[in-house]
Amino acid sequence: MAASVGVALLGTGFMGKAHSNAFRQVSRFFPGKLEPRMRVICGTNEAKARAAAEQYGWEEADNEWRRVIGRKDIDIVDICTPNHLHAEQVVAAAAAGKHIICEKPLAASLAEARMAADAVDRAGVKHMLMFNYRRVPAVARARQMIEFGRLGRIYHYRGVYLQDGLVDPLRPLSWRMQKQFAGSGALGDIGSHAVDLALWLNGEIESVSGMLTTFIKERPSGGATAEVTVDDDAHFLARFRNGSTGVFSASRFCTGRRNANTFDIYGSGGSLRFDLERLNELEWYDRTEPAVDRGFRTIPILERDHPYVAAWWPVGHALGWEHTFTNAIHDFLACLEQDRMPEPNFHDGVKVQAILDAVQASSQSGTWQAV
Ligand code: SOE
Repeated sequence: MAASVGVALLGTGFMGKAHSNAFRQVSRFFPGKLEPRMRVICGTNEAKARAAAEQYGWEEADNEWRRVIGRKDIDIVDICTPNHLHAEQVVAAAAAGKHIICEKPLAASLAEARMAADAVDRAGVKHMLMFNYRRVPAVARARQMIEFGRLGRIYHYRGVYLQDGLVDPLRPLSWRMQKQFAGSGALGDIGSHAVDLALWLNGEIESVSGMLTTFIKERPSGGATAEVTVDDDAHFLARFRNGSTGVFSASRFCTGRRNANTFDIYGSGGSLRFDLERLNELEWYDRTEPAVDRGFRTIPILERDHPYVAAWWPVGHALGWEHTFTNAIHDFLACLEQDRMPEPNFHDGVKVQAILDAVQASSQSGTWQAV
């Protein structure tokens, strides 16, 4: 019989919902030696926390995160709060000896991210950062193809994450548009995903040249207007350690692009393209084929041998966005079971944060910035 591990989730918003769903599903599809017990969900608004507990299937609700972290029946703390709270909550959870999952980005600044990484190192607990797009089967397959050397030498990497959620200038201000809570705008919220995938698929970035823009500088807020203090739109060039070049874009102002997270990787042996809006597919150009047969083709990532697929439905039955979180929670539990450190962990989070900081500094100074 599986041993139960007590879980507390901090945050009742969109990510709280996504992570809750993953904890509910994980043992149904990936039976393992550890089974999460969804003990308590925590949010500052008591009524919302109670409603979330009821709707998402948590045993209890609380509105005081320090009390939750201190509970003896909690083994894992999952942090889905606004970015500025992450570091403080990580430090407290690590001091209490809990294993920790944290939504991306790790923190609102590089200093805070380092503080979080130091705290988990000191405590010797396991930690994972929720960069869920590594757990899209097609993305995990892309990584295998790169590891097998199918792309040869990589020349060029293009990571682009576009949304259109802020195009309406009357959309009210939220924490995601305020530097003190979010750290940055499109750059940290969705650009961080593009950066994490790039580091995973193509290795370290050495230097960047960035351009950040805020199109709508004031937004409605509580009957008045208030200043937007983060970027709406972020672009940067990058040099990778392996000699390849990178082009990155993250924007919340690309009308019609609802949630378009894509990458293109061009190598001497072949090229890959992924698009989250068609997440069960990979486009692949194989340069080792005779020239007369070459051309991009679409590989459906729906076979038993593709990463994660066998755990779900029979071959050919498509997966969706929510499965990425369940795949990630499964990987985390497997690491606890096998006493391994999960990936991406908070050290990966510090690397991403260093790049976000360098892009911001470069945009301000107008010069290239070493990472
Ligand atoms: C922003 O709209 C957002 O919800 C991000 O915060 C998530 O990380 C991304 O996966 C989807 O878009």
